[in-house]
Amino acid sequence: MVESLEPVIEKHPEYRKAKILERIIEPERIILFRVPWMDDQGNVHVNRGFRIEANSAIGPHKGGLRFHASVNLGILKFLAFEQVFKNALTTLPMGGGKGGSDFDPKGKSDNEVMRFCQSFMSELFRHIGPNTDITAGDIGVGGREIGFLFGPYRRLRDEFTGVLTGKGLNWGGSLIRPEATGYGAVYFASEMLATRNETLEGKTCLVSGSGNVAQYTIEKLLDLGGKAMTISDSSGYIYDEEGIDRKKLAYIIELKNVRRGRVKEYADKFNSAVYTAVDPKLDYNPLWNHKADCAFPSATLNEINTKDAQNLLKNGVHVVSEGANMPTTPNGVQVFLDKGILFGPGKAANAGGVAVSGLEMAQNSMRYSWTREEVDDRLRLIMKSIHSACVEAAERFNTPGNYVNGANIAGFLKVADAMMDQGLV
Ligand code: NDP
Ligand code: 2IT
Repeated sequence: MVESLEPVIEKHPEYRKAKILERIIEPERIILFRVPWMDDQGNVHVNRGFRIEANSAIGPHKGGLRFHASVNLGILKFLAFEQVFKNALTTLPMGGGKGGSDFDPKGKSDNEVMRFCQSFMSELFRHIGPNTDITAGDIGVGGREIGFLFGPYRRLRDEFTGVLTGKGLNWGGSLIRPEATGYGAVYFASEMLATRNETLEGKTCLVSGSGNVAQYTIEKLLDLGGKAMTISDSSGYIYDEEGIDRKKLAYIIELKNVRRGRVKEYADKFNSAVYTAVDPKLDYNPLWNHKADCAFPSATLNEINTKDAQNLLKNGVHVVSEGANMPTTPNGVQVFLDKGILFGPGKAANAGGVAVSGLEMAQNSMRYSWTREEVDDRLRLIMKSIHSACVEAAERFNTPGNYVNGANIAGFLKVADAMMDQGLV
């Protein structure tokens, strides 16, 4: 990130004098707390809760909560930092933040998840608010968890406000929020392809993950004539040579969101599919080693390493749109940039999720709700404008076609200028 900002700092000595970079990498506030809870057998557990309030120069802190065993302060600080620039790109007035816990909801009962969320919010509620810090979902935090978090917030604060986004439709949620990240990543890929007079029609696509982002990436690919061939979870992946159609997608959504099962079951249900379990001895991910045109990494951090990036190129992939946050390692990104393929980094390509969170906040403030079409149209326009902001910034700083530099620079300039305007705080 800092490397791509060097030419910007060269051009703006006032940023250096005001130590904008040094200030921007330091979060405004870090909240760290104990989360004790009781399982169904009466055993007591203690997890750690976090909220990183990274920057609020352009709006209240905004960003998701992640519940996963791998969560630690370092990962969340880095995700909160990324969120600042992603949110700036959306065109909406949102600062950046991220939080979560090392609690793992996998295999827990609904009651256990509820008790954990109640305990988590019984501390977090005093630090957040609709004009201070607005939380949302991420890995391990979906509609169920948002409900279990909103309930105690409403009770403890005795107020009904849009302090969480991704809420249920009949209690303040926005249409298209569940779909937004996946749809946005596909819209971003379409915009990149349009620069080469291509579309997604007939393109074969590798998708990783099987959660919120993966599901709606597959749905939008179907709408636009693309063909998704893969899904995965942390145990293994599915390759379906016939592609995932709407019936199979409905099966995946029921499997993951209702039964909370594993992708392995997909291969038992559909003959055209092959399941491959994760092999920890491999130094590459076999999901990325199939012939395809496009890749939509939609699971997690560092899921495409240098070898995976090389395999993708070897197999014909020339479009990568990151639905996940930082799924490609820095060396993997360099492989794509050296080859000059269409590479959409997460902070631009997956910004549709937080953008529609911003639209949910706007609807909550107005005590009003927009139709599906209205929200989807705004999402499409926002993704288009993020794409052109990246293209324009990359060209202005002499790296045309480099969406990594474009996204970093465009996001940074907006926040840096706001910080300059507001003096030393
Ligand atoms: P979900 O929890 O709904 O799904 C996560 C998926 O990724 C699951 O299939 C999960 O499998 C898999 N996964 C998680 N960790 C690992 C791992 N270590 N190795 C392999 N697979 C793993 O999360 P989302 O779909 O919401 O999030 C996916 C990605 O998108 C994340 O990087 C998130 O930060 C990013 N993102 C999400 C947004 C949103 O609006 N939800 C917005 C922008 C980005 P398993 O069930 O086995 O854990
Ligand atoms: O990484 C992300 O942008 C998210 N998890 C969504 C954040 C949000 O506030 O909707």
